[in-house]
Amino acid sequence: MTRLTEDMIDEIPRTAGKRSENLRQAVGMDLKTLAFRAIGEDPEKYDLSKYVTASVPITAGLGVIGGFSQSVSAILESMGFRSFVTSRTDIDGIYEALEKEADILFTADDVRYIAYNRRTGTYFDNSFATAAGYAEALDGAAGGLEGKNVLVVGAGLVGTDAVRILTSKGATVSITDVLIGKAEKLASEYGATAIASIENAISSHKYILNASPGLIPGRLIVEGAVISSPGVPFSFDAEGVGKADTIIHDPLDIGTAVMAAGCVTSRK
Ligand code: 2YJ
Repeated sequence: MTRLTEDMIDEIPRTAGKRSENLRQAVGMDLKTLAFRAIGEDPEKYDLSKYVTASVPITAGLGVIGGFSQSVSAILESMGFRSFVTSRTDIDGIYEALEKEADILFTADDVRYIAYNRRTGTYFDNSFATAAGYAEALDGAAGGLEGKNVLVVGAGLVGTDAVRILTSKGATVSITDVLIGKAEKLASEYGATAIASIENAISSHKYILNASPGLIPGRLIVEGAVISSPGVPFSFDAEGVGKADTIIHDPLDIGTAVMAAGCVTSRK
């Protein structure tokens, strides 16, 4: 995942609840429901107010992203968790979270973003969570994926997990990547099809999971397309947004929510 910037997330603390409602309108599930369904669990079974989460800012590498921990915390609160941001950073912040009896810790450096449930020892990484969440969102927005042709753009970490999950949902999956060798290898593992031309792939698919940070020109988008797009920055221009029926996108919400659900239920 590309490093987030402050301007990508600055609205989240103010709008987390509204974002969950917008998601419900687009995919038929609010954030909590989507997150639990993404890992095959019933959201009704879990009272999230029983859990305290702590977001711990990390200064290592390129440092703290203004508003990152606050955004994570706001997303978790919109799901029903109790949450706080530690006042201290790094190991001292982790110590503070443990001292204050947080059940689940959320923390990220430049390479990894993880959640850790100290009670069960369960941990969850953002890449798998993002793939599972966006595959579930596509499923919801498409009214089911069984028998539908779905294109995955990008054969990296998120794309790889997405291919596996979409295949298990009964979709007929094609993969495209600037590195065609990567797409071919992934396709052969999951009985999917690799498409060498990204342009042909996109312009021949209504259902797309975009796991690539590149810009996708609007002229390639099929009228009425349903697109699930976790990558940052946002990949679509005004023409693409106008032609698509639905584009599911956020910089942090869905991935964080699935990590939290996974830590509560111990499901990977
Ligand atoms: O604590 C902070 O504010 C920062 N250290 C957060 C850094 C967030 N990290 C990223 O955005 C990286 N791209 C890693 C994300 C991994 C997602 N699979």
